Amino acid sequence: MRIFSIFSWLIIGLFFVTTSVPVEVVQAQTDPCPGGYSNQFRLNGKVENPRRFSLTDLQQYPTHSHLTISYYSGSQGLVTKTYIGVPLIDLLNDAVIITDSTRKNDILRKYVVVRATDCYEVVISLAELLSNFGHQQVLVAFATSDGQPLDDTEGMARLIVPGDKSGGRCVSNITMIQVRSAP
Ligand SMILES: Nc1nc2c(c(=O)[nH]1)N[C@H]1C(S)=C(S)[C@@H](COP(=O)(O)O)O[C@H]1N2
Ligand SMILES: [Mo]
Repeated sequence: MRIFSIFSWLIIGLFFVTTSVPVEVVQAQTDPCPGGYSNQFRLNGKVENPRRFSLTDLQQYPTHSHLTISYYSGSQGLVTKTYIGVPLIDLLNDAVIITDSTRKNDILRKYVVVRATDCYEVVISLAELLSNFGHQQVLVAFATSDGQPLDDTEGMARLIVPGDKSGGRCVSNITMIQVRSAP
């Protein structure tokens, strides 16, 4: 009897301790958009071979292009700069975009979302890149004309879109290139 009552008090005590003390779930609040330098990016989405790219991966890529672009920057006015990079279409071809062969021209439904560390995002459609459509020479640049890495503000990799008049799609600090499809 006595053992039972001590046990009961223990249960009651335990009940109060567990219910009255708020359990603080300390969650590390990681900023999803910290901005700053990107030292790698992922290529993923609707592709057969998703992968990561570091500076060395881009430097060792079999195809490199040199490209001089002039774009209008809100903060700097007209900027003219020469970049070395890997054509975006080559990265996508090697990743192998998954298409539905039962749908006419399914590749024309595809687009890539290019995201930066600051969550800045732009879209490029596959049709802009394909040689039988827009044939734009879009690059994932990793060096300037002298072979030096990009500026700290541009990150390891920057998207270069020579056909555009404004620099809005020249995404600095690329962290992800994701292939998606219109439904
Ligand atoms: N990650 C990231 N890239 C970005 C932007 C941005 O806000 N974040 N701004 C874009 C815009 S609107 C322009 S005009 C150019 C500016 O390029 P600049 O830094 O060479 O002037 O970068 C583009 N790339
Ligand atoms: Mo801009």
